[in-house]
Amino acid sequence: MNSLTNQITLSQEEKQFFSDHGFIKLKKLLTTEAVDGLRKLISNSNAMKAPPEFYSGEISKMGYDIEEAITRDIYSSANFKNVLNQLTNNRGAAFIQGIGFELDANQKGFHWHHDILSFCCVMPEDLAYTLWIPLDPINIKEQHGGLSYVSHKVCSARHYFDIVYQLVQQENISEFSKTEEFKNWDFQYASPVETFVLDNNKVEDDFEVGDALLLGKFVWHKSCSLKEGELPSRKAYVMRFVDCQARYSKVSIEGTYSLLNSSTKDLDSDIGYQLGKFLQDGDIISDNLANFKKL
Ligand SMILES: O=C(O)CCC(=O)C(=O)O
Repeated sequence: MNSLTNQITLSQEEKQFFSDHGFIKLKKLLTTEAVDGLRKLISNSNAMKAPPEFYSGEISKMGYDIEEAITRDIYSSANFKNVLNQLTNNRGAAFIQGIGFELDANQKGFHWHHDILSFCCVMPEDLAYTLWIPLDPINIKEQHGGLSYVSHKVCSARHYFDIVYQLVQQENISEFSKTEEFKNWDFQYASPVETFVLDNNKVEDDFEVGDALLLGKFVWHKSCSLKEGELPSRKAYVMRFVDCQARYSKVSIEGTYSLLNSSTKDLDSDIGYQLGKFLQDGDIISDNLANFKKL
């Protein structure tokens, strides 16, 4: 399926950059055919009618778990796997989730966050990645509508993954989670102090259609408003991956969702949650995905 992805050979410096900072822009990763296919996928998908409250962000359309042949053909293509192998010391990464976003003019999207909700099924120290694929050109000086991100060397979100993992295992967590102290703690979005540091150290790039951005799970990122202009909206498709050696954590996913007081209905489509029906803590996720997807 190489009509969907281009061959990219990364230099030693680029691989080192990704390892040091946790993000990398991948120029011309996808072909026009792939981008057209993803646009169609998003346009035909149903937006979540009532997104759970914890997905708070200003966005006009968000579709979770959107995956069809086009998605599978992209992540299974030799060129695509080769790029991920180059960036993961040949461990590779397994696809777990596809999400579509559409941002209208003047909408803000999501404030500074990390992807703990998408990756709470993974052991806190194990790696996972977000591939952000803008389906419209991003021109910072014109309409913007792209993403801002910060090197994990400057400010990493790693401690949120660690502290949530410890927190949910404390015996008296249910009492503590009812207190005002806990309710005032936002573990998904940056605090004012973090926001100050992140705003001062943000990196932003222009993207042509076909370029993509790979982010490690500890990298803070936020949407940038789409200014009024020629584009009525900006669409993006996001693919979430787990490192092929990442281990499952039932403790973490169940604990994290209980902190959000989510109902089982919110979790019906959550692959991490569904995986818990047959994975044990510590099982390698990628070994079990193929069987899961056949169910
Ligand atoms: O496309 C966007 O504006 C939001 C994407 C994002 O923040 C994410 O996938 O975590």
